[in-house]
Amino acid sequence: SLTAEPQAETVFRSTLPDIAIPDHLPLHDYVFERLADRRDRACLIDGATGETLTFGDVDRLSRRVAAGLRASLGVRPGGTVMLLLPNSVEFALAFLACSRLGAATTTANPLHTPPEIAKQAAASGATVVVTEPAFVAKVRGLSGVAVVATGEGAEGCVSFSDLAAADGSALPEAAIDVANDVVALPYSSGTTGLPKGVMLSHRGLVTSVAQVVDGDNPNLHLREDDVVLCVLPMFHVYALHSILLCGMRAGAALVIMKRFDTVRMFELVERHGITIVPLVLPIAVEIAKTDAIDRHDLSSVRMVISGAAPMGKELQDILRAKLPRAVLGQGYGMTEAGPVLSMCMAFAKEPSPVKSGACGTVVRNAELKIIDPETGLSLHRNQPGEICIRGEQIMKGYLNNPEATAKTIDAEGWLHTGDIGYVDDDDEIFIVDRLKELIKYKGFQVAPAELEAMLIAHPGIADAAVVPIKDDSCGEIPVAFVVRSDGSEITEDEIKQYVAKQVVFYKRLHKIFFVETIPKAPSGKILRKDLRAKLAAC
Ligand code: 4UW
Repeated sequence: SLTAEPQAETVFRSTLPDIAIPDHLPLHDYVFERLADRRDRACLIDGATGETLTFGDVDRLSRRVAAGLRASLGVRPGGTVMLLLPNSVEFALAFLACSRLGAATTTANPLHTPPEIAKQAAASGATVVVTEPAFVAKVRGLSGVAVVATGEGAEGCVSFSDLAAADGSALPEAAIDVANDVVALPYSSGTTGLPKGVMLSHRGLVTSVAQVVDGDNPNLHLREDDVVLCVLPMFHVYALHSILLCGMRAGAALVIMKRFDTVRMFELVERHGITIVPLVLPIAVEIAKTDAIDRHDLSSVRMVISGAAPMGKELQDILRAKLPRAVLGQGYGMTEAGPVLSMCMAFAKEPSPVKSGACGTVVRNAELKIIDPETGLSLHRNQPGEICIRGEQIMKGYLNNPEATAKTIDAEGWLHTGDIGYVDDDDEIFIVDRLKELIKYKGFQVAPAELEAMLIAHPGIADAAVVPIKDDSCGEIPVAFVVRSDGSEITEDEIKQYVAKQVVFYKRLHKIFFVETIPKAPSGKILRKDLRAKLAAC
């Protein structure tokens, strides 16, 4: 016959059995499902003040904030609210309030510059921004956007405490279509181009949380008596999902830290008996470096979770020696994947052994495959290729961008991550490279396309390419290759300043290499691999 036999695909699954996952509950109802049993238990603890909200408080206050957002600011099902907040109780309350209203929350780093914020506010269609007085000046100029400020004394803003004083019992039940309504709209550049709105539905996030913390033998075993450190930013999907939502679903208490500080973190661990410490590479590096650890009793910590960027075996071994009572492991996430693809099996209720450097085993109720990036054919164990994932948890797509969606999720429903990795004989996943252009600085996304567009807009620059170089404490740092335009004498410092003025700190360029041309494929695509190889050689 002329038609080839369809190739049998190698599909990897969790070593845990699938579980029943609620497919009818909106996200807030899902995380509060066991509210009746835990009304009086601590839910959110403000690390700075020690002030504690119980699950009952968080339920009640989030209803009030929802009623306030609806009555005073007209937030309705299908609407979008932007949170421009550091870690805070208000972040959690506003997020849950929007879920109750059937509205989406788009989150951004409050340290973003006004143009970065304006772009996301406009693209996401946000009609309300919730922020702190310190950042109000950044959003004053946004047209058609009402500003809510926490704390005291922000003129011309709706006060968050007024919203939280609204009558929560008057809140009408929103009719939520759990499969289609977007509850979270984080921004990510994905495998290519500029940051895009990632549509995560109620069902998508419920599925992703359930895959991690539900079942008789949860992959990430969080208990009601756990105390989870929340120092990673809630505006990034790692903390939003794996700390806030997973913690609440499991009934654990969260200790909220606004700003990272090593000694302060150790003090909070001692004071609150923190048991779970989710972190990213730069925090791991700090813990590994500091002697202060010897002056604190961190024996309450039973689990240290790392994710969002690779963590080497050496660093893992140092951490393990410093925190001998804790199980150490990694999760692997990507905003578009909903976000968790894999989780360390040593975190399970009935754990299995894991290897240093592995970033977990694919979550349950999902399929993972590794494909040859050239041919698209699926590969076997121990063969590195592009990691793809399929399941109810992945994003619905990019907001208003069907082309980018189609390039990321194929016709069979596989999400292509742009990460290169393999699955070993014990079903553990190892990430070895990145196919996509994304740069990760301290776990934060830097989209080369955004910086390249900015560089090329400068009259002194004819062409540019931005690539990462490896760094022990930041993971990767962005550097640029620049072609000066005719007659231009622009300097490295001028270029660095020009960019630094327009972007949040982690997108700043650390080095400029002046070159004659940028290597490109006939299609015009920058040959980033060549540039990275050039850097590795010098
Ligand atoms: N090792 C190597 C890793 C790893 C990694 C991610 O900013 P995004 O879109 O998303 C994230 C989400 C991380 C995350 C979420 C929930 C969770 O539980 C957890 O583990 C505890 C982590 O980072 O960036 C996605 C990209 O970041 C890289 C990889 O390239 C991925 O496509 N990345 N985790 N463990 N690389």
